[in-house]
Amino acid sequence: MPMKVLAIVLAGGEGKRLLPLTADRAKPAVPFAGMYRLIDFVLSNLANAHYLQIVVLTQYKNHSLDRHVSRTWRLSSMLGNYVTPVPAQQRLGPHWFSGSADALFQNLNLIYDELPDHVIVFGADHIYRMDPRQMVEQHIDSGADVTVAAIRQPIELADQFGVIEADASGRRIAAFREKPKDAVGLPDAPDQIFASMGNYVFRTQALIEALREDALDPGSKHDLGGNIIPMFVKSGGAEVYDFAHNKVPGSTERDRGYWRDVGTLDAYYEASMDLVSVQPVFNLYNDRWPIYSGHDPLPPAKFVHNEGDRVGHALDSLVSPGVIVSGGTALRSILSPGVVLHSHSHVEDSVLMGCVKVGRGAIVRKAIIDKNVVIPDGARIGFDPEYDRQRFTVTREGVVVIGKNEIVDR
Ligand code: ADQ
Repeated sequence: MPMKVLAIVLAGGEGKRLLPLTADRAKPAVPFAGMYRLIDFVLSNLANAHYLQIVVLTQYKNHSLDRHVSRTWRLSSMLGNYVTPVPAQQRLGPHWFSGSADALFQNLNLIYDELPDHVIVFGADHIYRMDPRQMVEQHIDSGADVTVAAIRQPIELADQFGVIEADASGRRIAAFREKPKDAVGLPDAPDQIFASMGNYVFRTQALIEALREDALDPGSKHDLGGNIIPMFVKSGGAEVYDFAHNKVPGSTERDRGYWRDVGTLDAYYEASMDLVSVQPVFNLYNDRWPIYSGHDPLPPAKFVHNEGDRVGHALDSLVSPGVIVSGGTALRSILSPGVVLHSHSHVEDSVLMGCVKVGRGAIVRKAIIDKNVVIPDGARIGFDPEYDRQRFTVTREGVVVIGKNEIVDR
C-alpha cells in the first residue's frame, strides 16, 4: 500500500514587510510575474508531484486568496482530489492572529478526516521549483518524526530564518534556533548558515501529539519554527532534507536550488527583475514542471504604432494578455494583464500589476505599481526620491512602491 499523504499549506502570513502590497491581501495572494500569485508556486510543486489532497489554511485578509484558490485550483473531486481553503476559526480577541502551530491545532479535524500516514506542511510565500516526493521519500526511509527542508543562505540573513545545525552525519538536526541574532556559520562555509525553508514533513501521529502538548503550554507562542520543531529536536526525531539535492524535471545546473523568500519589497523586486533579465536564473518556461495559475479570459497583448514616429514596444519585458502598448515603451519591466501604456509614456525597470494605466508622456522608473493605479499624463515616478517618499513607499534600495487603487497626482 502506498503511504497516504495530506498536504497543508500555511497561507495565513500577514506580510507586514511587503506593505503596501499586503494592505488588503494576504502575502500568499500577492501577484508575481504578471500571471501568478505567490501561492501558485507551492501549489504547483505539490500538484506536479501528484499530492492532490491539499488544505490551504488562510487567516489574514483572506478574501482575494480564497477567491483565487477556489477559482484557480478547482481539481476534479471524482478521484478524491481537492485544494480547499480553510479560513481561521472565528475567534475574537488578542488570539485572532495566532501562530502557525495553533492554526494546525485548530484544524486537527482535517487530519482526522483523512487519516494520512504523513502530513506535508509547506509555507506559501516562496518562489521555487521543488519535487516534494524526494523529501517525503527521505523522510519515510529515515523513520524521522519530522523532516525539515533546508537551504544554505548568507549568515547576515540568519535572523530571518530558522537556523539548523546538523550532527556529524549531516542528517539529524542537533540544534534548531528560530531567527537567532548570533548565528555561527557552517564549518565548511563560515559565511553561510543552513536555513529552514519553512517546509516540513511530519509523521502524522508525532505531529498530533506535539500539537496537543504545545496547545497546553501557556508559555508557547504556538509557532512551528519557534516551538514545535525545537520539541522534535530535543527528542532526537528531527532530520534535515538538503534542498540542494532536489531535482525537478527540466531544470538545469543554472536554476537548480533556486529558492527566494520574497518577504521584503526589495527581495520581491529583485526576484521580479531576475525574470526580465536576458538569462533569468528562474526559468518560468520549464513546461516539464509548470507553474499553474488562472486568469480572466483576456485578448492577446497588442502593440500599436499610433503616432508618426512612436512605435509601441517592449524590450526585455514580460507582457501578459490584455496589455495594450499604444505608442509607449517598456524596458526591463513586467506588464501584468490589462496594463495600458499610452503614447510617449516610458516604463523601465518596473513591475506594473493588473490594469495599471500609464498616461500620455508619463515616465515610470524602478517602481512596483499595484493594481488599478492610474499614472496621470506627464507624471514622473522614480526621479525625485524626496518627492516620491512624501507620496509613496520608497524602499532601502530606492524602489518606489505605489499601493492598490492609490491616487497619483502629476
Ligand atoms: P516565518 O515566515 O517568519 O518563518 P511565519 O510567519 O510563521 O514564519 O510564516 C510561515 C508560513 O506560515 C507562511 O507561509 C505564513 O503565510 C504562514 N502562517 C503564519 N501564521 C499562520 C496562521 N496562523 N495560519 C495560517 N498560516 C500561517 C518561517 C519559519 C522559519 C523559516 C522561514 C522560511 O518559522 O524557521 O526559516 O519560514 O521562510
